[in-house]
Amino acid sequence: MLLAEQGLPSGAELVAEGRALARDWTLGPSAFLKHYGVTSEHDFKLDQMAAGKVMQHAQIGYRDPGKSQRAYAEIYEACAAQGVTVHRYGLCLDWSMAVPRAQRKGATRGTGMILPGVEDFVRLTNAAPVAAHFGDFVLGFPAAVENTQAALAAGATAIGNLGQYFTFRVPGHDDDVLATAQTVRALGLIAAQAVPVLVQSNLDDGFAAQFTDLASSLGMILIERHIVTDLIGAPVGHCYGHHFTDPLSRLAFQRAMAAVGATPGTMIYGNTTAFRGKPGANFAALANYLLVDAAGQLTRPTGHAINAVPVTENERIPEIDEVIAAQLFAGRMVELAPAWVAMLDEAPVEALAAQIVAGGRAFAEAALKGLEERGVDITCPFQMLLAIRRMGARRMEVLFGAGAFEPGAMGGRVPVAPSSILSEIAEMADHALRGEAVALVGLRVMVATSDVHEHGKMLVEEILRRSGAVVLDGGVSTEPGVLAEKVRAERPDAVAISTYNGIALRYFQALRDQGVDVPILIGGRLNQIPEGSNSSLPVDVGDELAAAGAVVCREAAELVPRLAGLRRG
Ligand code: B12
Repeated sequence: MLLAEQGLPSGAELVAEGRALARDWTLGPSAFLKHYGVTSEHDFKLDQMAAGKVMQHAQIGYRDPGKSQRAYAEIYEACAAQGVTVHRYGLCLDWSMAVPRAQRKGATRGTGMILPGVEDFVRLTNAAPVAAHFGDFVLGFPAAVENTQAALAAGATAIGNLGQYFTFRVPGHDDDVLATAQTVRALGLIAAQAVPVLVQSNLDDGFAAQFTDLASSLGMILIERHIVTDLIGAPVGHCYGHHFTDPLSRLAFQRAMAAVGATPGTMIYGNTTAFRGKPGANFAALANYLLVDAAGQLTRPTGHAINAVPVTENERIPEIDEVIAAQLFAGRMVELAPAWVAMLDEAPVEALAAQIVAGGRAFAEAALKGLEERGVDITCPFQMLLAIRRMGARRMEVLFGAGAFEPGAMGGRVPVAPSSILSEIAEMADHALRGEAVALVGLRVMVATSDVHEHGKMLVEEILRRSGAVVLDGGVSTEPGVLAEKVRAERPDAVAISTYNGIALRYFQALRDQGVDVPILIGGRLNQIPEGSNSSLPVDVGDELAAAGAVVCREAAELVPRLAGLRRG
């Protein structure tokens, strides 16, 4: 049973409670709305689409609020001085911001921005005439209502991130009923505003990172629209892009969104998973996807701003001057793109888009039918959200995917339009193994992640399998106590952790404190913002990890030799 508990709240009542909050919480003024003389970003986007203009999005959020505020002004001004307009900022709140103010002190911190009070939200968004989009760690968490109130007061007319509701977890706060109830209340508050406030959902933060079929991701757009727009009454704007590497499917997905009227969208996120090398190499990835995105907006506008990701982002959070450089790069790309458009062959793009649309519609229909058959009231936003979150991406795709059943396939079905992440992981495993012989036969390794990033885990598992080891699943976003329990139960020979949220050392120490005494290999982003520090960038903790006894792995290629060494030793 997906929703077995008695006395779950009613979605309609939660929406009404949220709507009632709109008596006290209405949209505040903002430098953006004033500058462009518009009442919402939604309407601004419609105007820009009609005028054939390409909008630009930058992502910011430093731990130090003063630095974030400086970034808000400086990026806009430096770009404007070069004739480039940044239209919107995605504001990266910290992990701990998902927890209500009153309990935030003890919450696990990540690497993002901490805004203690409503006045801090307001100060930030009025630093330049750029639309504020509070996307991360607002909707979907226990603090959904208070963060939405603060974002509205700060004049933000795009609030998210519904995608995170489905997949992101906050350490120590695993009450999904509470998180869902607060999210539905916040959605009610958004829907009750006098102007359209876009509910943002980043598909890649949600299930798109795990789906093997792009049609399933389009299906999620239709399902989320059913929940947010049809049942609650707010417009929804989707974002996609991190995992859309293949240019053909990237453009076809944009066309598919246009075809189902999923407009205006918020932004097309940068193809961040293609950033794997040094800055010089990452420029190629940047150019590769930005050209596609600019061409897409020029030829069939969907209102998505394009997002130039700085070329240092796979190493660390980019500095202000790096964000400016990326935006100037995007501005120039928009100028150059029209000359390429004439060379674009629409036929294969349209053909793939049509498959994605048909598959997406089939997925959404099957999901609604299947949920209803499982006792879910599909007219209740609370039940819909909670049931889908509990079901998870993999089960949704196996049960409702558009492709034919195929037991051997990763998603359980043959994808209608394969997503690129699977082939990328296979390539990385080839690269890491470089044809090495089977070396770990019989070794039992438990693999886990400390947070939502799970591609490192998928890669490690793939390498282990190819090397003859036995893979034990330690889970995704697994808290140290839970992992220690699993280790006690299954007694692996070693544990392999992939960690990205800037908590590497604390996580390792917590595992040791919980009594995990087998060798622990650790990889990913081995950094942390020093405790009590207000500095904005995390620092590397590799040496401290090694000194504390961790087996530090900077590259996946180290996995097999390190484990083989442990076995010999
Ligand atoms: C994909 C991605 C996501 C996806 C994850 C989807 C998923 N289900 O996995 C999404 C979009 C959901 C996401 C979300 C977030 N992300 Co993210 N994400 C990335 C990205 C683009 C790629 C990371 C990745 O998976 N790479 C694939 C792996 C296989 O490759 P790799 O990282 O190069 O790892 C190599 C080695 O380290 C090794 N390896 C990795 N793990 C292990 C483990 C072992 C044991 C071994 C031996 C080897 C090994 O294998 C690889 C090959 O050698 C990076 C930026 C980048 N380009 O790297 C940011 C990045 C990791 N994310 C980041 C952040 C901040 C976030 C968010 C907090 C953002 C936000 N505010 O919402 C959230 C996380 C929220 C949460 N609650 O956890 C930061 C981390 C900052 C830091 N620590 O300094 C990064 C670096 C981006 C940035 N510059 O800001 N993200």
